[in-house]
Amino acid sequence: MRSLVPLVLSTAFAKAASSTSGLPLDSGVAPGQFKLIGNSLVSAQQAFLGTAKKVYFVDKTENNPTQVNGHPAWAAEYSLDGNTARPMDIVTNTFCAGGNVLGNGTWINVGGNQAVGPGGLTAASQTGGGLYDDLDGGVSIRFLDPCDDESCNWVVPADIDLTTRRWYPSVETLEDGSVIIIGGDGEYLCNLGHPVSLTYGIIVVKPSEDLSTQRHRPANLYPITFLLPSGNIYVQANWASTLFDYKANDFTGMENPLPDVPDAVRTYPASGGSIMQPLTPANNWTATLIFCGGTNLQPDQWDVDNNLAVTPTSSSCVSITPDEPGANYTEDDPLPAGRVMVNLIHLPTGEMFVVNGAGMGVAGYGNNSWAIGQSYAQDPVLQPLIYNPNSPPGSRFSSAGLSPSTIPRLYHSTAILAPDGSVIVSGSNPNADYTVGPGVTFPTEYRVEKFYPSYYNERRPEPLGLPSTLSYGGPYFNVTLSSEDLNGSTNNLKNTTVVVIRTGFSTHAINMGQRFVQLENTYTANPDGSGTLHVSQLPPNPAILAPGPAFVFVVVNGVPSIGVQVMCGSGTIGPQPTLDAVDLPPSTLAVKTNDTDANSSSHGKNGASEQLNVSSNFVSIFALANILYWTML
Ligand SMILES: *[C@@H]1O[C@H](CO)[C@@H](O)[C@H](O)[C@H]1NC(C)=O
Ligand SMILES: *[C@@H]1O[C@H](CO)[C@@H](O)[C@H](O)[C@H]1NC(C)=O
Ligand SMILES: *[C@@H]1O[C@H](CO)[C@@H](O)[C@H](O)[C@H]1NC(C)=O
Ligand SMILES: *[C@@H]1O[C@H](CO)[C@@H](O)[C@H](O)[C@H]1NC(C)=O
Ligand SMILES: *[C@@H]1O[C@H](CO)[C@@H](O)[C@H](O)[C@H]1NC(C)=O
Ligand SMILES: *[C@@H]1O[C@H](CO)[C@@H](O)[C@H](O)[C@H]1NC(C)=O
Ligand SMILES: *[C@@H]1O[C@H](CO)[C@@H](O)[C@H](O)[C@H]1NC(C)=O
Ligand SMILES: *[C@@H]1O[C@H](CO)[C@@H](O)[C@H](O)[C@H]1NC(C)=O
Ligand SMILES: *[C@@H]1O[C@H](CO)[C@@H](O)[C@H](O)[C@H]1NC(C)=O
Ligand SMILES: *[C@@H]1O[C@H](CO)[C@@H](O)[C@H](O)[C@H]1NC(C)=O
Ligand SMILES: [Cu+2]
Repeated sequence: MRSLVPLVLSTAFAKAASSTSGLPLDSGVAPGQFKLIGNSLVSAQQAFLGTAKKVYFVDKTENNPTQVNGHPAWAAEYSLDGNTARPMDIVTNTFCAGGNVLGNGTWINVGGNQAVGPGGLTAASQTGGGLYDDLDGGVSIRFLDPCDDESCNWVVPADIDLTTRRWYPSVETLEDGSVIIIGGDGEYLCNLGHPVSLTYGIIVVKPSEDLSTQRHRPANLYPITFLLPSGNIYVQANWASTLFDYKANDFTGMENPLPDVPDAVRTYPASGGSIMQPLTPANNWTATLIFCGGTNLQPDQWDVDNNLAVTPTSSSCVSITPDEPGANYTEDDPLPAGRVMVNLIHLPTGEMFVVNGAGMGVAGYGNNSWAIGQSYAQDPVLQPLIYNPNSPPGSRFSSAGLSPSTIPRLYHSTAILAPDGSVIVSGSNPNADYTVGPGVTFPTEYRVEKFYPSYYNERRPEPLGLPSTLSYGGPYFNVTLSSEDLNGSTNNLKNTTVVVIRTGFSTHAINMGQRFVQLENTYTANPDGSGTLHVSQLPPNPAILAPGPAFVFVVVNGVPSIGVQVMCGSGTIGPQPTLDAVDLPPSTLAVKTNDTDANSSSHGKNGASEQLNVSSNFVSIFALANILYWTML
């Protein structure tokens, strides 16, 4: 288990991590509401949070008025501190590309479509110089090292290509910080869907057989994928789902598939929402996936000769815990109404935010007589929801206190959690090219909004002592919360969590790599009313949270601190060192007085209660021993 690999933090990342300071909260905010914050310059078909201050938007090739290097811009960097945007040159056509973050903090964006000109029609030149001067993106790999000083740019090496064209691929980061690219290709719907593994840096391509049945056809673009704590990858396409042992390049599902996904197709273009529920000490970091919405078209109904814009949508939500033997889907609370193209976003509280999408139709666009303009969907759903997994069944979704947006977010919309605990909502462009103006029902949308959850204006905890790196196992760390942070009562230590969130690469109703991992913690109340949290590192299994950057929040009574960027793992791509998890000091709320100890209570790990001694010197010796051991490694 132990490894001798030293911890190395990439310089690019260190720069980003050290730039976070203060409490960058928006003023004049009404909790439960959206607010327009700025202009994305390009349509935010793809979006991710690169540093605490910068969001990156990626569009497809189209005629955006903002120019870069003599052609329309298709990418931009958005500053959360100033709400300004900087156009970026992404060179090749990123139309329906996939992306995720590598274990060393570099973001990767892969695949796309051919070079196009006006109206999204194929350009005469696939190698640049056409009207939009873009290049074919089908085999493109693009890299970005996010930065806070506006010095970074997309790098699109001409000599590193995918070995097969990838249009609508899904990208999953693996235990060693490399990524696997799954699916993609095809036309509006895909009958190929071959999974291919690309271990970045080595480029190993392993074409594989497809799923065992035809249940994965035809809606199998952007397959829904999750690296599971077992190390298998859950893959869903159309109704089919299976476990993929990528290390053996083996679809165990060929002999033993998971059951079909009930009620509806969730993959593109049905585009239901998908998310892995929080991995917590209480559930032993066991993954439960939830899928909400979509549409239940039968294979022969996916036909643009039919009016797809009147397709009814599904309100069904189903859950599965795929690593459990005999896993099957169970019904969860349904959405209040059917919905497609819906984003499910982790909030630091462990709730999820439900936003964007349409009540009728499917993802996609085209010049069909029945399309709304070009949109294959209509009836935008403007009402956001909060899902609380801890509420009793029947009451998990709520719109109480949440105001609707005013902006339809249909095809090519995105949503990502921001470090201040708000959610950045952007995009919508069900059009082949930049399309705005009177009479355009669903235009190319540049307006960026934030949604402010109910906690936004509460006094935020300001934890001291959060690390800039997290290891897999190893020594715990202490985090201090002042009496004010604890709202005047150390009792609130009992309702304090430390969570690590990877906000993911948002596109097509999927946030690739999005994950919520609660760290184990205990606490000590201090005489001055402050509290000390004793916090474990990540569990010693990189499949629980793949290496790479993420954000840490300390949540007191449902109020999160400002997220701080940390590097999970070694900061390099390769096998990750793991150490045994270290026992935490026992929890205590007792404060030592002059000669006697006051009442003590405890709240042990995983919610178990045990009676523990108040003052235990052996604990610090134990911790010190572990630190020494770590140093000596
Ligand atoms: C669709 O219509 C738009 C607007 O009229 C036009 O620019 C575009 O070329 C058309 N696309 C196709 C594939 O016909
Ligand atoms: C991360 O690894 C990728 C692939 O090897 C490389 O292109 C990139 O430059 C690396 N980033 C950093 C910050 O070292
Ligand atoms: C938690 O999961 C780990 C890894 O699967 C397993 O070894 C351990 O026994 C589990 N613990 C409990 C309490 O179920
Ligand atoms: C999975 O659950 C569904 C719905 O309850 C049921 O119809 C199906 O038989 C189950 N499949 C397996 C393999 O247990
Ligand atoms: C803080 O304490 C006050 C007074 O007890 C209470 O009204 C308020 O709800 C608390 N706030 C939070 C976020 O717990
Ligand atoms: C913890 O805080 C949340 C948010 O305020 C609240 O809903 C919950 O009831 C609290 N739990 C306990 C055990 O106090
Ligand atoms: C400790 O004793 C001193 C002297 O009697 C007293 O002033 C102080 O308030 C006591 N502190 C506590 C925490 O009881
Ligand atoms: C211990 O707790 C009990 C119950 O809350 C209380 O009645 C008692 O006064 C406490 N004793 C001390 C020494 O604080
Ligand atoms: C508390 O300390 C006493 C005396 O050292 C010891 O007998 C007892 O086992 C301890 N309790 C726990 C829970 O460690
Ligand atoms: C954490 O704080 C406790 C006191 O609450 C102390 O005994 C321990 O040495 C500290 N550990 C570290 C790793 O700082
Ligand atoms: Cu698309």
